[in-house]
Amino acid sequence: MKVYDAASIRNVALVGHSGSGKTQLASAILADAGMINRFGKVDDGTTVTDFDEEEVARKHTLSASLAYAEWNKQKINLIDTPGMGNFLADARAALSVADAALVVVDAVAGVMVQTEKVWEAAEEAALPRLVVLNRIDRERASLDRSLTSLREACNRTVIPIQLPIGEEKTFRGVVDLVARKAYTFQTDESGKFSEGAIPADMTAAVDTAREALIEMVAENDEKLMEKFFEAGTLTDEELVAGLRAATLGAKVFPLVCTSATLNVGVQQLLDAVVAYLPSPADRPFKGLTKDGAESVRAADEKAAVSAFVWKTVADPFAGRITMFRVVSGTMKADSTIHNRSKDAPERLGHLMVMQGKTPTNVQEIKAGDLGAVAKLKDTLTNDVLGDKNDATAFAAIKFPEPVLSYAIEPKSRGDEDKISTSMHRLEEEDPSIRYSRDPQTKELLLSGQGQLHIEVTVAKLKRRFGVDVNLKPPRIPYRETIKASTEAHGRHKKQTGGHGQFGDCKIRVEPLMRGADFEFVDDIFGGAIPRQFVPAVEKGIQDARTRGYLAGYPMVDFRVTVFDGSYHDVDSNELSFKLAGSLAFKDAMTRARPTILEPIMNVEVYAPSDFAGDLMGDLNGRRGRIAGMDTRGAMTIIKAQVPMSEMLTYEQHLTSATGGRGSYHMEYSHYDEVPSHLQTKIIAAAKAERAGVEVEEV
Ligand SMILES: Nc1nc2c(ncn2[C@@H]2O[C@H](COP(=O)(O)OP(=O)(O)O)[C@@H](O)[C@H]2O)c(=O)[nH]1
Ligand SMILES: [Mg+2]
Repeated sequence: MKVYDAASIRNVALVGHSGSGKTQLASAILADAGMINRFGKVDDGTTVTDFDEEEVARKHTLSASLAYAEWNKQKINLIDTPGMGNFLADARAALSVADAALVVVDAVAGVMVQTEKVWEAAEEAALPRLVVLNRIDRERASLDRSLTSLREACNRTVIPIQLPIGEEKTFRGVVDLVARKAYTFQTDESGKFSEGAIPADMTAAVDTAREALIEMVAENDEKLMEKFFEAGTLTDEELVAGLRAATLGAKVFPLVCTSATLNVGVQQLLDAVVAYLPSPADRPFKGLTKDGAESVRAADEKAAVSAFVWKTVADPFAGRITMFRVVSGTMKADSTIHNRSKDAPERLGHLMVMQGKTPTNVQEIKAGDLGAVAKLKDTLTNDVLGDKNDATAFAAIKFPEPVLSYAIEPKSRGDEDKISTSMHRLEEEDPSIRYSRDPQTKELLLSGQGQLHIEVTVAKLKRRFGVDVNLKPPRIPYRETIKASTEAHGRHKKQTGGHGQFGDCKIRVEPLMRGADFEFVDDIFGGAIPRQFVPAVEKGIQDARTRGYLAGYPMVDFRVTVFDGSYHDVDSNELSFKLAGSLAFKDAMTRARPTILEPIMNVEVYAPSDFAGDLMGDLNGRRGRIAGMDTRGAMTIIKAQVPMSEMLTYEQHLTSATGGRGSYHMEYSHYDEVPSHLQTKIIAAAKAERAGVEVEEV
């Protein structure tokens, strides 16, 4: 295995909506570059990057994975990423170590909801992007329509650098607008093509498109603009250099055309990656100084070694596999490195580069390259490895908070311990899940980004760790709060021979703003309650509020002030004041107008405009509030706020209502009051649960 230096590497993340063909494209790239003998297909479960059994079974990428191809003496590191909303955290993680994104777009559907999400993520990092318009061989594919939606939704500077030869069934190749050459492919998936003159019926279209490209490039560079005004055009050299500079600056986004299944245009895509996208030498990695200010770190192989961990895989056999980017210096196998985030040394054994699941051992990995290592002790995602005395840090990847919780229970009783160790390893692999125990019901909770995310996690638990669990219906994390201020009194008094018990307190409760959680104020003057017992009052109230009042959900967004009380020299103790606090809380609730809050989600739905009316009606029926509507070509985007409890069945509904052509994205927004008729049901359900009676979820 060759060792590559920074200038001959391209780190690209394949991102885009699910089904646009990212995984298939990675497979075609690997086949064309001669990295694999057999052209693997997503539909046969034989691609390099969808190797996980769950991915093969579902024919969907669920986790980011690495592959590499050598092309024109450059090493192209590919990070194939998931496109489904539940798994987008991994696409974001991949973008954090890539120098550019290949934004793959389905030429039939155009921009979809997750296309926009990954575009935004790339935008935040100011990443150069190459748009790959894929699936041009499909019926109803259209460069024009797709380009319109890309320009409306992403950026008006998305610009074709190729035109397709034929569309739909007749798609045979591409015309390169810069070189003005036609590449016509054989139809046997071999990737063999012939180079020739532009087909006669395309010359006018090619001229127009080339003109538009030249203008776009000139527009983004003052010198070229002057030149363009003087001469009326640019030379080929100026065009290439200007296009590269504008692409590196994330000002212009070139678009290429492919069919990943037919292996058409893929080699020209690779040429474009090499020609127009940055190597790590062109694009210093963003870091942070000790004070959190931005700094950059050049990919200098001679500098002190530093590496950023962007992913961790929990392998039941190999143990923990750590994936990193060497940012500076040269990492050596069989050496010791410092985990600066944990301040602990780590022993590096074999260093590996990954071709899907297949590792190849290497002696060293230089700045700018991506690698992996097994069996590190303490290192997790977002950690920084390097020199002990180095202060540079890297911005942590932000993982989304879980939005949905399911209770799980082991199928066999003895598995409880095993669940917990295995779940912790899966949490290391996927920081967007959470495993916990419900303090009230003592149930084991698995929280994640959506139903599919939870199901996949449970499937992993079974396959990798042999733990079988039952999933119970999802639980909505309701909260309780109060709507009125009041004063209340709690007194605990007990006289049973010997020592008695005595605690007594007066409290005021007041509602606070949504999101304020809980405040406790000690307003005792003159020792009405001795200092040492005030924390006990607070503890009693804290315990009572986490148990809730109406339906057992934690009570939030209010303040409790303890302002008076009394005590007994002999009989007062902590327990008595704790009980007094809890009694005062209960007394307060009888007048404080307690109520139930529910999580509200921000929902964005993408669907062909014909369905817009029906989908809005349906969202209204789910108590949704429509916040806005937008169109992107033939697609409509509906933005709405909808209670989480109404969205549990949305995925199935959307698929059946739109024949699979709609998609949506959902994120937690805020808590809001539940309408009173539904509160009654929630309270009844909670009562029934406490009584041990099964009822339907409300
Ligand atoms: N006709 C056609 N189908 C494609 C093309 N690229 C991918 N597909 C199919 O589209 C589906 C999704 O492809 P996949 O690579 O898994 O998409 P991903 O979710 O973006 O990784 C699979 O059934 C592929 O065979 C293409 O260029 N043309
Ligand atoms: Mg995929």
